Amino acid sequence: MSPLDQITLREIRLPLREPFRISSGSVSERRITLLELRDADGVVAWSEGVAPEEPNYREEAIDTAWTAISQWVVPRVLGRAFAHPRDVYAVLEQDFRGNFMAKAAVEMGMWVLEAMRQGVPLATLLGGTRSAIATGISLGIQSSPEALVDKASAAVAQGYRKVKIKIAPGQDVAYVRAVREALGPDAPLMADANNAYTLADAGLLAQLDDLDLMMIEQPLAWDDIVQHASLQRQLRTPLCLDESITSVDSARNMVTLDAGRIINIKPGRVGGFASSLAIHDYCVSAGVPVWCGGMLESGIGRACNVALASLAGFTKPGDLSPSSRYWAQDIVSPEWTMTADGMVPVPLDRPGLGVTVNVDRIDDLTVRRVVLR
Ligand code: OSB
Ligand code: MG
Repeated sequence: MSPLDQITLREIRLPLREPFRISSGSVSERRITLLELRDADGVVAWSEGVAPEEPNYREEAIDTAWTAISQWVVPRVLGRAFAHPRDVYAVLEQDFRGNFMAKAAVEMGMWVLEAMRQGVPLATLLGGTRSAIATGISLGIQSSPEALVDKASAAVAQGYRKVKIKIAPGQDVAYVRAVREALGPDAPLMADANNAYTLADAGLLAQLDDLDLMMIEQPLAWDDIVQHASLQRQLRTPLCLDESITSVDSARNMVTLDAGRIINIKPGRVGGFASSLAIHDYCVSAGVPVWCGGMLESGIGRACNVALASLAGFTKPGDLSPSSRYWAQDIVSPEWTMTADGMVPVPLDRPGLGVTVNVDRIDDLTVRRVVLR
């Protein structure tokens, strides 16, 4: 790789078409970090940071990630020669704890840059083998079971191959049961609690066993593995860990303790692509299915997720809804679309992200911008 000359860091504001509510908070307008990387030969690549508005998912939020990116991550990569983007993450891990979302924003950009240099699709550079990804929808908490049933029915009619229902205490068993009864026994359903329960709720969560869910995602604490193992022993339904998995080490801990049987890999949560590939490869060897989650990304982050999800071990549908589910207008063209049978095509005919970044529109949406060089 040619040394990195410059990174432009921006924040854009992008209103969601409808508010998205999970157990730990709600968002109606995304504050999204975008990075534009430029190497010494003038090759340009875009990437996206996934840190949310508030520290209500893991400990990072956009403002902490902004500081980490500009003060600690970017100085470690600017001007430095890397043989391959897979070598970047080790440099970011050296005596630098946590801050996975901040690290990922830059690390993933380095992979996109290399894909642009080589003129290959990002999916190909990552080792992807699939040309279309089975897609699921993630439905935020609704005001009533009836409202949720309407959304879930519409999603199945649109072709989605999985319906993920966000749950919280008081909006759980009755809500999921209503969807199961409306959509029938074969509908692929799952629930995601985002940390809303404790082990004291094991009895309540066991009621979900009768509803034949594909999995229950992150019912307990965002940084826990041990208590999930105790819960898994009390449930038939497989647990899937999201927040708790940040590295191949935590994935191994999950498997060792049988704290979960499926992993939701979000490259933005685990420090980027090298870490995602390590988790993926380990899970394939351990027989653990993985799938690609989402963080309400714009079309830039979505391109990264779609590319990663093209790897062979991603055997369950990803949270990779098309652009129109989130935005009146995305910041890339073409926008991300889904076929009538719930597949998102991987753009294998174009290098890098596989979509054109709409820089004029990004300029209009930008609320702050800093050039690091
Ligand atoms: O837990 O998977 C999650 C969105 C924001 C924060 C956490 C999560 C989510 C989603 C949305 O489920 C998935 C998507 O991007 O469609
Ligand atoms: Mg989740």
